[in-house]
Amino acid sequence: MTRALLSLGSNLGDREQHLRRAVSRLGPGVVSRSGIYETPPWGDADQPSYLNAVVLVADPEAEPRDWLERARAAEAEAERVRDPERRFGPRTLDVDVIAVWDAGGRPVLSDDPELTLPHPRAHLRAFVLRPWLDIEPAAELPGHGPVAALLAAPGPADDVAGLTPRPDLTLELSV
Ligand code: PH2
Ligand code: MG
Ligand code: MG
Repeated sequence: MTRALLSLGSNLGDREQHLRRAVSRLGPGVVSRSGIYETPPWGDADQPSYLNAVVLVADPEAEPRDWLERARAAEAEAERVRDPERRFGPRTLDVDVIAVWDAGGRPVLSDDPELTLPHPRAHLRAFVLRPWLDIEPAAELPGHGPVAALLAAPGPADDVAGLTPRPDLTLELSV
């Protein structure tokens, strides 16, 4: 049994549809979903703005690595093309495993370069932390403390003002 926080991002094509399809593909494992935010590109400024959101997922059967495989399967379905020259470049869909917790609620730590846990840049990214706070106000990023404090402290993740909530868009599939 594991629980995980996954971040979703898209800045090519029908961005909302890419995020919604990913949620639908992740299926009954999706426990809660954040609102959607319009966010300026991070890391590589020369690209369109993103839609970002996060989902909490849980599955009695899933090992930590299964979340990575499911994330990749969702990206493949969105026909994501990887450009080795542009690590932070545009994409139809990016699904990142931000953190994983075991059945006892303990954070899973990993320095596997393919699946580093928690995600090594999550604490720098308001576009991950702000939507996470929506669905879990007391959330803690393993190794970095409360998400609310990371967003409030001066530092790389304090660019919350750059995020625009998009209440006109939703990950809720029943509406
Ligand atoms: N993802 C990236 C690079 N830059 N910027 C924003 N705003 N949102 C993203 O999801 C994002 C990004 C590569 O993973
Ligand atoms: Mg990413
Ligand atoms: Mg990724």
